[in-house]
Amino acid sequence: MLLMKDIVRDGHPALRKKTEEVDFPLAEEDKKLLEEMKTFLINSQDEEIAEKYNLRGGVGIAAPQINVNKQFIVVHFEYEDILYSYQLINPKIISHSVEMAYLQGGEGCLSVDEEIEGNVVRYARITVRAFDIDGNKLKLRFRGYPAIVLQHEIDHLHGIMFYNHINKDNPFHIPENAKAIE
Ligand code: LHY
Ligand code: NI
Repeated sequence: MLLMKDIVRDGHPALRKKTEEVDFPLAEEDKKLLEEMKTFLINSQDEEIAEKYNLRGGVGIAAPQINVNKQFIVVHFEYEDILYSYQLINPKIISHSVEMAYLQGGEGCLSVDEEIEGNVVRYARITVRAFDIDGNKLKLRFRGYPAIVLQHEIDHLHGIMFYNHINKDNPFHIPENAKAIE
């Protein structure tokens, strides 16, 4: 099973590389990896398991974080009574709102051990094209918190960290077209 020691931390070159698209059908090894990523998130949200293995709670993870140079992301969380559980291959934002949004409490990252404060300004709404494990083409729309999480994970596939979206001169600057979430 995946543990915190398997997650590379900020400064590791895997987090700054551009990832490779993956062809279908997926290798068994890749399917296994996607299952392990999902299991990690589920375990990290289970109080007992998380304590036993010292897992930091997570809602999303991207392949570069476990030093795999492939376009895989997995998210697993509930928001407003809807379960967002996706294993996405080659995800791509194909359109987005003009309106921007940021999480009121800022963002963290499983690969960043310290807290970095500031508004992480992202698109308020996105449309994502991706493939599922079986190679089915998906077109998904996200808004609010789920849109933020998806953008955070897709960024990892392009070597972008959450703090790259924080205004350097004024971390808590709020652009006029941006709204707070929560
Ligand atoms: N996981 C973060 C997590 O806590 C993702 C995240 C996204 C945190 C948005 C906060 C806001 O699950 C990762 O860092 N994955 O890359
Ligand atoms: Ni992250």
